[in-house]
Amino acid sequence: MHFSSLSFALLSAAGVANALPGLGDVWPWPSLIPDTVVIDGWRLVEAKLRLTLGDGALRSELKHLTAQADSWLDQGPWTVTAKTKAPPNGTIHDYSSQAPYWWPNPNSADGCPYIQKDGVRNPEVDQYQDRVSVGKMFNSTYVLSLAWYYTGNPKYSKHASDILRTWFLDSKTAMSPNLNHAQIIPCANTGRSIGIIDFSQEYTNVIDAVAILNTGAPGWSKADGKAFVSWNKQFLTWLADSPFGVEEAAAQNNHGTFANMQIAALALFTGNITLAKQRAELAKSFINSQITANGSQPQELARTRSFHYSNFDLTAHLRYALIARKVGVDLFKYTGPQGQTLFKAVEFLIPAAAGGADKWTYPELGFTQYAATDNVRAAAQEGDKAALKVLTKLVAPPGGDIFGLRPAPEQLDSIATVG
Ligand SMILES: *[C@@H]1O[C@H](CO)[C@@H](O)[C@H](O)[C@H]1NC(C)=O
Ligand SMILES: *[C@@H]1O[C@H](CO)[C@@H](O)[C@H](O)[C@H]1NC(C)=O
Ligand SMILES: *[C@@H]1O[C@H](CO)[C@@H](O)[C@H](O)[C@H]1NC(C)=O
Ligand SMILES: CC(=O)N[C@H]1CO[C@H](CO)[C@@H](O)[C@@H]1O
Repeated sequence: MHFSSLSFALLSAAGVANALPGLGDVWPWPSLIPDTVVIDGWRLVEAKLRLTLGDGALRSELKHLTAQADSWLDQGPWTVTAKTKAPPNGTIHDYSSQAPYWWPNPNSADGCPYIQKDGVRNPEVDQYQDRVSVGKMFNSTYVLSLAWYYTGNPKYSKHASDILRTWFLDSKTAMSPNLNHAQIIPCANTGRSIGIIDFSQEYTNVIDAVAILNTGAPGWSKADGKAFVSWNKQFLTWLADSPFGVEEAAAQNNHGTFANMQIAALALFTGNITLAKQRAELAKSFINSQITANGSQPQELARTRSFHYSNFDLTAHLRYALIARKVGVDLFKYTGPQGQTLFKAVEFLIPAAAGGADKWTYPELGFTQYAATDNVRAAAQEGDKAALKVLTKLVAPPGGDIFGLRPAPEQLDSIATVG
């Protein structure tokens, strides 16, 4: 059972109320269970109840959450139309970003073809501000919606709604529902499929933010909710069927995990259950190919930031599992042909998550212990014994641990830039 007993009791009570004729209409909870696609909505209901009952650990998490939310109140909204120029072969409404490590060719008059200098950032990429803006949009809408959910203070939901309408819905400022112009390399292309990761890393947080606002948040109307679903139907069609979308979803590395996780989430959110189930099943092939029987992820261990990337890909897997469970596919209990499991992949990281850099013997240019914290907490939440044992040894990220208030793992250390 993945719900705690308290949550289960609530669930049973709500079930009983719904079964009694007439009572379902007045029973307050069912309509207030956020229809989140990554987080289990009942866990939000449970956390809110525990807060009301005075749970000390959650109260201190709430202080962190509201401090984070307060820091966003005087920032944003952001829009793709604020950038100074449209991408080549696109419009100002197209999300645009430029590959950071590519530079004009010093030996040619027009700078073509661009040349790669790994790790050296070309300031020219700042002509497209969308990559920076979208990161703020992702984080602020999530934190603000959660802060509204737990405090009921409308200042949070109104600002989240304003940010969402500006980015997605207002015709003057809205982003077009595609990523045709992400990670551009000038001269060579007008966008690349791998740029989809600009969204897939974090966009599913926005879906959960909207699911929370949909429970009746001041500032966010039913019409806004409908328009947002409509935008996401178009975006999903592009992700599932466009050449870039198909290419990214076929990637065998962490790009593929993130891309398919995102498709599963949007399919569930927009009601395309056939597609959600199909991608949920597909997740097993990524467990089979990316994780070994001892829990290592060889593709990520081979990198110069092996701890970061092992956690990065695992975050995608664990979020994928939370989504898949909602369409009846239990990846937490899945075992691959060589004995691979998600718990083993978490357990491979636990010594370093609890013990620090000395316990990590693979290449890592910038070891950040808290990179693993959410992944271990997610495994503990599902009952993994090794994870439960080290909970007190985990390191909180800057800004404080808020996992209990948004119980789905996130990539907590700074996100690597696509090359
Ligand atoms: C679900 O998505 C797939 C892929 O875009 C599409 O072919 C199919 O028509 C969609 N189904 C529904 C019911 O929208
Ligand atoms: C884990 O398994 C892989 C693949 O079999 C192997 O190459 C690696 O050495 C193992 N690592 C450990 C720490 O056992
Ligand atoms: C968003 O939050 C993540 C951690 O959850 C952090 O690494 C990242 O720097 C934040 N980005 C912005 C733009 O605030
Ligand atoms: C906005 C724009 O110029 N779109 C063009 C991009 O390139 C394709 C194919 O080369 C054209 O069909 C579009 O009209």
